[in-house]
Amino acid sequence: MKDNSKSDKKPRLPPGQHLTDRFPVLQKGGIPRIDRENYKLEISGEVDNPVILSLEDLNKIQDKEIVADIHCVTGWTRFNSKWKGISFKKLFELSKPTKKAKFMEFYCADGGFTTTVPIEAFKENTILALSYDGKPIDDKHGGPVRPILPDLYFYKSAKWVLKTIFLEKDRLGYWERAGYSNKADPWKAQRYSSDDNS
Ligand SMILES: Nc1nc2c(c(=O)[nH]1)N[C@H]1C(S)=C(S)[C@@H](COP(=O)(O)O)O[C@H]1N2
Ligand SMILES: [Mo]
Repeated sequence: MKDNSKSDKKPRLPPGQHLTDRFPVLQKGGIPRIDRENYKLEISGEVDNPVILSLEDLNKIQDKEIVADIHCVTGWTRFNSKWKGISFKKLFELSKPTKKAKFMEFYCADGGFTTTVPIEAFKENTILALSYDGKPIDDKHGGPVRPILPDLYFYKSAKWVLKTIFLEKDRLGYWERAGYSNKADPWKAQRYSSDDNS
């Protein structure tokens, strides 16, 4: 028998998670409907080149597709979700974060929802997504624009993003203020703020 615990290979399901084929819809309140015609994304804060981009502007600079496993802190995991959009590398090149920029806060359309991640979280497998499974992201899954950060619990992948703000200092987001982990690493099962020292 193979002993998985001694294998170097990472299991695909993080601790305490179960697999689902469904794509649950989850948010703090109602589902906002964003007018795609007039949508603008603002990239601001600690940047040399603050920008405001329409959906048309964003669509033109798409450069990356990812196939991601997503993990909700409530326990469900969905494998192989396909997203397309803009690499954070490209967004950084465009907006030019200053040396002071250490965090990015996502500000969303559902009544003051925010979440913040350290800029080291923007690895190769992260994008600002515009489409899911070959189609523009629909209202319930956070369209028109949401980041996808597969290495963190899914509450860090904010839906209905209106602004991305580079910050010098961390600022707790909506679920984080409610007691969820600010680190949110599924592989360490960092679900609650009390898990953040692990
Ligand atoms: N704006 C916003 N984004 C959010 C949330 C929210 O309440 N508001 N909930 C988070 C949580 S807890 C999860 S699990 C995912 C759910 O995304 P889905 O509905 O596309 O599955 O969105 C995350 N992003
Ligand atoms: Mo979640």
